[in-house]
Amino acid sequence: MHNDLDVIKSKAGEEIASASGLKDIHDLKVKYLGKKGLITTQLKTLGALSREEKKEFGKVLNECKNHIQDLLNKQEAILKTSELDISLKTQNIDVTVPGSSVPFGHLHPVTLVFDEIISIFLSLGFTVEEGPEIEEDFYNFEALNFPKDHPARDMQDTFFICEDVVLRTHTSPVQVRVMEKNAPPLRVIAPGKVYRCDSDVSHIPMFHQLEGFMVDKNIRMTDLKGILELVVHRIFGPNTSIRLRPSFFPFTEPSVEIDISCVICKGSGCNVCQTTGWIEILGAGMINPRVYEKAGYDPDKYTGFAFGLGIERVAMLKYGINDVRLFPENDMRFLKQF
Ligand code: 2NL
Repeated sequence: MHNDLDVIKSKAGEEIASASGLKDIHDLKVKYLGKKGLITTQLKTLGALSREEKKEFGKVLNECKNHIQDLLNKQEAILKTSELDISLKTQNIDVTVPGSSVPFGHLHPVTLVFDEIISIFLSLGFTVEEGPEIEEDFYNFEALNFPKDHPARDMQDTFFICEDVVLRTHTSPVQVRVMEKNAPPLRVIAPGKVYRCDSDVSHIPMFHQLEGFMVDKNIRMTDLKGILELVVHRIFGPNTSIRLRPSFFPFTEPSVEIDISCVICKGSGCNVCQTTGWIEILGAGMINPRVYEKAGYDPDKYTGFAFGLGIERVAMLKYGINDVRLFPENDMRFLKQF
C-alpha cells in the first residue's frame, strides 16, 4: 500500500510541475483529490483495515494528500501570476485615447421663456404656485364666475373627463385654490400647462400659460398698468409701448387686453401685426367681486388685479416663429436653434 502511495505521490509531483495552465490544475485536482480521485479512493480502503494499520496508513495517506494539495496550490499561484503577466503584455489599453463625446441637450424654448418671465415676477415679490391639470368644474369655471350653461364656457373649448371634471383650460383654478387657503395681501403667479380642444397654425391642444394676481387693500387699475408695463419692458425691451383696450372675461371687471407695439416693424405695420402696428399679448382686469365671494373674501375690503399670458405666443414673438405646432413637434432641426 505504501508503495502504491509513493507511485501516486511521485506521479502527481511530475504532472503538477508540468501543468501549463489553470485548466490543467483543475483537472489534476479532480484526478487526485476529487470525489473519485486516486487519494480519495485510497481513503475509502481505510475501513477494511485493523486499528493499528488504520492509524499508521491513515497518517501517511493524510501527509500524502496534504503534500499534493500543497503542490497544487503553489503551481496554481505561479500560473495565475504568469497568466496576468501575459494578459498585461498582450492586451494594451491606451488610456490617452480621447473619449467619445456625448452631445449636450439644452432647455426647450418654452422653458427658457417660462424661466425668464417667472424670474421677473419673483423679483417683484410674487410667489409661484402650482395645481392639478385635471381639475374640478368648480375651480375651473364655477368659482371664476362661469355659471353652468353660461355661453362664456364656449370660449374655452373644454376637454371633459366626466361631467364635473375637466382638463384645466387656464391656470386660474390654481389662484382660486390659493385664495381659498390664504388671506390677502397676496402676490401670486401660476405657470403651467393648459388644455383646449383646438388645433391650427396658432392653436395647439396643450399649451402653456402664466397667470397671476395681486390682492390687497387699495389695489387699483393703475397698479395693473404699471406692473404689467414694467414686465413687458423687461421681456421685450424698454422701448416697447403698450396700449389697453376694453375687453371681457367673466372673472374680471373691468377687463382689458394689452397690446404691445409690434416687435417686428416697431409700429409701422407688417404682416405679423396685420398692418396695425400692435400685437395682443396679455389679458387682464380687476378681479370680479363675485370671485372674491366664492373665495370668502370681503369685496368691500379688498381689491386686486389679475392677468394671463400665453407662453408660446411670447416665444413666437421673441424668436420670430410663425407656427405654434413647432413647439410640441420635437423636431431636432427646430429645437437645436435655441
Ligand atoms: C388671457 C386672459 C386672464 C385672468 C386671466 C384671473 C384669475 C383669477 C381671478 C381673475 Cl383667480 N382673473 N385670471 C384674468 C384676466 C385675464 O387671462 O387672455 N390669457 C391668455
